[in-house]
Amino acid sequence: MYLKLVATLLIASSTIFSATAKAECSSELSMPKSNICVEIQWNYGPYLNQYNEAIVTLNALQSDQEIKAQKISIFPWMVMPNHQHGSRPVLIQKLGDHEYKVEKIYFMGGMMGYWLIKVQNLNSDNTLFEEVSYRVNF
Ligand SMILES: [Cu+2]
Repeated sequence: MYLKLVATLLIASSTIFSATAKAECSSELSMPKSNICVEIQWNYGPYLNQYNEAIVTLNALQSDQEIKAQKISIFPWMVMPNHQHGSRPVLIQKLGDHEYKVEKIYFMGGMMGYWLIKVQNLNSDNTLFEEVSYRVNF
């Protein structure tokens, strides 16, 4: 009787845990096809007209399933009223299996529009598998 109660509690708490984990990943940071939740931590910035640095970590959206990360591309992207454009090239260093240090992230200021960080998961032939656009607030 006691054991049965413990088992029930364990199942209940693991269900709550996975539901919470999913809810914590905002839609602008989740790639459901890839089972990825992107986490961006700024080491420096974000500031306009300066080189910024961030650590980008890919976590499993569903913790009991594998991350489908193929080729990961990370870059700043600006959306303006009539067109969109990138910035200077970034430097990406792989720190771990699903962890990247991104240096030289440059956001030009003085323009009408807003900056995004785009994280793309590419197929082996460089076509787009899935992407997220994270809005940068200064
Ligand atoms: Cu612009």
